[in-house]
Amino acid sequence: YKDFHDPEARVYLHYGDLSVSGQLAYLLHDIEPDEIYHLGAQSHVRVSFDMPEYTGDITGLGTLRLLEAIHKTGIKTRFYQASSSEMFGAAPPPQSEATPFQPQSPYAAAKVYAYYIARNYREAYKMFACNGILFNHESPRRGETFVTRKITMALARIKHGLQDKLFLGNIDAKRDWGFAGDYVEAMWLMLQQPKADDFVIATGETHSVKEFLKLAFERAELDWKKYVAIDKRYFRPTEVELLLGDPSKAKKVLKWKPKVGFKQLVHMMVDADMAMVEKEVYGLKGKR
Ligand code: F7E
Repeated sequence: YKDFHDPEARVYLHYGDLSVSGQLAYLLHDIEPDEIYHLGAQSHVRVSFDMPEYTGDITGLGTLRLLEAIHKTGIKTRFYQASSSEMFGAAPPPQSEATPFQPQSPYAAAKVYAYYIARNYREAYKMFACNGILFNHESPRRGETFVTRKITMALARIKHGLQDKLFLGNIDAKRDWGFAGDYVEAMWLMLQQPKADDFVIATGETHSVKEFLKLAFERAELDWKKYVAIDKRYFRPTEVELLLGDPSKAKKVLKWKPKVGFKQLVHMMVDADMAMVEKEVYGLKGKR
């Protein structure tokens, strides 16, 4: 982000709130965006059990408010809806565009609503609206309360003597983890197609939290079993045990495929957090 006085500034921030319909319409009217990537949500699955109504309002109804603002202002735009693999929930793998949803959390239920309302606006008003059903996508920029970043941050702190334990929930859960950078490319590709459609974006590989832990700690030459403890607080009332996506349609139609593999992703995240904590500990000059 650069100050808007800077002649090279290309990113502009506007205030908005997914709970305030009128203001969304004013924003769209002023900006007239060519493309809208709707990623706004209360996006934490565990938190959605503590704040189900807020999650339904922002993650579910927030999408409706944005679609209705596009419809009522009549602007010509392309709309991307951040749908989620959590919508598949308890459905047996591999999960594709044809797999029926079995949501297991207030977050997933709200995303199912958002998915169908985006499809409805596409059909009812001929809106160019796509659902990208993205499986977990991670990077060094991942929020620290999601399990991958929670692990890599804790690991870097443990390595530098700033922390001695890492408390986790269900480490047997399996996810299809990809690199966020690759997935953003898929989102963009969807909006460049001649026709709006829905796509699963995944790697087609699944790994447990335990496998992530093992690879991450090995990278730092530590044994994860010495540092990890289980805390029931991080379990979910209903858990999604196994996600494994089938990205065949995206490969065929969008000509998309992931470039970063699981091991590379884990190493990228560990290395980034190691470098960050090192900088904090030893100052900007690097390691003493
Ligand atoms: O959990 C288990 C947890 O919170 C992954 C969001 O971006 O991806 C994300 O949802 C797994 C689960 O991501 C801890 O029970 C164990 O089985 O990193 P997560 P998520 O719930 O899969 C989807 C695609 C989205 O759409 C969401 O917005 O790891 N797990 N121990 C833990 N998870 C957390 N957060 N913290 C733990 O201590």
